[in-house]
Amino acid sequence: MVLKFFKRGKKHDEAAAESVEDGVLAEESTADLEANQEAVMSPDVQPPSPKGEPGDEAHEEKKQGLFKRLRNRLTKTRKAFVSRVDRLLLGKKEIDEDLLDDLEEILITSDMGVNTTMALIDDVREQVARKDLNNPDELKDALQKKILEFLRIPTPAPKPVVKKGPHVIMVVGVNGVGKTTTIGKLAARYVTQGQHVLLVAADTFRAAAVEQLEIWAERVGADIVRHKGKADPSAVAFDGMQAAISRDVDVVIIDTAGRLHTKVNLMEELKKIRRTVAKHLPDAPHETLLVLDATTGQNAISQAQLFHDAIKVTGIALTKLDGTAKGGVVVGISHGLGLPIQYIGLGEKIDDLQVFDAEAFMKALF
Ligand SMILES: Nc1nc2c(ncn2[C@@H]2O[C@H](COP(=O)(O)OP(=O)(O)OP(=O)(O)O)[C@@H](O)[C@H]2O)c(=O)[nH]1
Ligand SMILES: [Mg+2]
Repeated sequence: MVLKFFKRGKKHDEAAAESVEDGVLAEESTADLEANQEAVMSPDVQPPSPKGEPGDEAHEEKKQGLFKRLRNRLTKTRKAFVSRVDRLLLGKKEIDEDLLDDLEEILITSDMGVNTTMALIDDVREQVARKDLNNPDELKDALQKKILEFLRIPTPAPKPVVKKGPHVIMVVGVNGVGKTTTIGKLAARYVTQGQHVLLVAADTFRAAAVEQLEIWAERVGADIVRHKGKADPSAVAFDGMQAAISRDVDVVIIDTAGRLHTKVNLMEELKKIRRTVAKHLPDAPHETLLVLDATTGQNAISQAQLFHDAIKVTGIALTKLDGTAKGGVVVGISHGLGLPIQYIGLGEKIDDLQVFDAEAFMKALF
């Protein structure tokens, strides 16, 4: 697939060129991913439900605060995307092909991915042809609506859960994306909700990794299972599961390595950890959370593909949205891979992890 503005030979930056490559890659394996959807989207056990009292005043205030922070941290992405759309539409009288070409360029360079951009532009073009959309003033709303549609991935209907053991979350992702930090923040969330949390230090590749997790465990008030020295990650996972069951833990979160000598080694190790966990609890891990770094833009989408093909990811935590203009990748991930974004990271602090809410995200962005 070659985009029109590339065909016209219009200048583009490196990020845009990358987008094209990755977009094509993403397209080739979408069918596979769709075939996997059902299995991925139907975990047998639901995560422990957060204790909140919607409706009361404190709850509303907290929601407002979270929204303000979200809006604030998305400033760079907003500038890279919405402000450019605003400038494009300013003073325009009609939606013509030139305008659509310029819009296409903005979408591509905001890391939405090629497939998603094409789908958005095609949708606008159809609406214009049907005369449902005539006025450039209405274009932004139409765009917003369609993007929101892409972001709404159906979540499985909750099934009644008989608690048979801890809820196990395995956290994966390449090195440096923010796995350990996300685990710390996630653990803090669960502890605040009154859950007994156990962290498992199964990243034994990097010496400092265990200490980093230990610091988080202490800070948030979670238990930790770790081995001394260079241990086998599956052996740590084994002990972690045993401890979790005997101590009647509610939530187990397993930290894993992001880098090994080869990619194949890494995937094999992750599969081995999974098997070890499942020996203790047949339907665990209940969640396989893939952490992606938003600042890597389209690369994040290729990583998601790789991990999902190897170990069946159930959800995504997208970190570092605070420091990047590449927040458009949120749309590319949801639309391109059909994987739900569960959490977004908006900073390095303990409360800088938010449950992803497509409506709030779009509102904060626009
Ligand atoms: N700005 C920002 N920084 C973040 C966020 N999440 C993580 N970081 C930072 O990213 C860096 C890497 O985070 P880690 O949690 O160590 O990443 P990791 O994936 O565990 O890395 P490895 O253990 O080496 O595989 C740290 O400096 C974190 O503070 C975020 O949402 N926003
Ligand atoms: Mg780590």
